[in-house]
Amino acid sequence: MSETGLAVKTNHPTIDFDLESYLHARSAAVDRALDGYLKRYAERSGTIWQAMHYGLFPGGKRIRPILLLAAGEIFGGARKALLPFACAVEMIHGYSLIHDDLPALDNDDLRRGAPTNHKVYGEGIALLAGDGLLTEAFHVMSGPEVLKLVPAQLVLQLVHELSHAVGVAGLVGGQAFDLEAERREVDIGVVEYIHVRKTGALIRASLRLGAQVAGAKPAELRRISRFGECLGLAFQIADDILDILGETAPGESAESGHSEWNKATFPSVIGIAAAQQRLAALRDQCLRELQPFGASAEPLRAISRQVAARALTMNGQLPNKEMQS
Ligand code: GRG
Repeated sequence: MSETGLAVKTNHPTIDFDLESYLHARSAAVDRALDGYLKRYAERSGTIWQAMHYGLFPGGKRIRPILLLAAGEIFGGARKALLPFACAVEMIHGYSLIHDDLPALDNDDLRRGAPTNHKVYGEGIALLAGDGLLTEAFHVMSGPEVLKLVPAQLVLQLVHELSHAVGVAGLVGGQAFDLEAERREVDIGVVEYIHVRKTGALIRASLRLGAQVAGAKPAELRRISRFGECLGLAFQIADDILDILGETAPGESAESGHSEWNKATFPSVIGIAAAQQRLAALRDQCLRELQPFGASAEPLRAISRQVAARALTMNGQLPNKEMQS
C-alpha cells in the first residue's frame, strides 16, 4: 500500500501499484515539457501565446500523454523520445477543447472550473490559440531534436497517423457528426460511431504513438490498438454516465449546464444500467488485451480500472453485483 493509502489493486495479486503516484509523476513530466516548448517563443508576452498557454495550464488529467508514455514504457521506450509526442497529443487535446467551448459549438463559459479561453481572450484569439496548438503539435513532433532520437521515416509515419486520427476521419469528423446529430434522433450505432471518432481516435493514437516510438512489434501494436479502441470508448461512456449522474471525473468540475439527457450518449440512448454494463465489458476487454504484457502493463491496467470505477458506482455502491470484478 502506498503512503497515501490510495494504491490500486489490479489483476495481478502480487503487485500493489500506486496509480496516484504514477499519474502525478507522469503528469508533472508532461507539464515541464509542455512549458519548455511554449517558452521557446520569443513572442511569449503576446496575447496569442498567453491564450495558448492558458489552454494548456493549468492542465486537466493529462490522460492522453500519460497513456502515450505508459504504452511506450511497456516496450522500453526512452522518456526523452516519448515526451515530444506526449506533448503533441496534449496540445491537440487542448486545441479541441478550446474550439469545442466556442459559441459556435458548445458555447461553454467554464472549462476545468475556470473561464473558457474565449471568455478571457475573445473569440478571435481563442480560435487562433486552438489553431496555434494544433499546428504546434506537428511542429514539435517533427523537430530536429526528435529526429536525433527517432528515425525520420517513423516520425513521418507518426505525423501521418496522428493527422488522420484528428482529422475528418477522426476527431474533427466525429465532432461534425455529433453537431448534426443534435438535430435528429440517433440510435446506439450512431452514438458509438461518434464516440469512436470524437474521443476514441486520439486516445487510440496516443497509445499507438507511444508503442511505435518504443519499437513495439506489429502483433504488439495490434494489441495496443485494440486496447486503445476499448479504452477510448470506455472513457467516453464513463464521462457520459458521470455527467448524467451529476458527478465528475477526478480532476474535473461540473460546468457545462447542458441537459445531458438530450445529447447523443450511451446513457441517454440505452439507459444508465445498460451503459454501465457496456462500460464494465469494455474495461474487462482492456484488461484481457494487456494480459501478455505482464507487469510492465500495470499502469495501463490500473488506468483502465480507474476510468470505469467511478461510473460503475452509485452513491458509493455498485449498481449490481455482476459488475464487480
Ligand atoms: C472542436 C475539432 C473539435 C473537437 C472537439 C474534445 C471534443 C471534440 C469535445 C469536447 C467535449 C467532450 C465531452 C468530448 C469528449 C471527450 C472528453 C471526455 C473530453 C474531456 O477530456 P478529459 O476528460 O479532459 O481528458 P481534461 O480536462 O482532463 O484534459
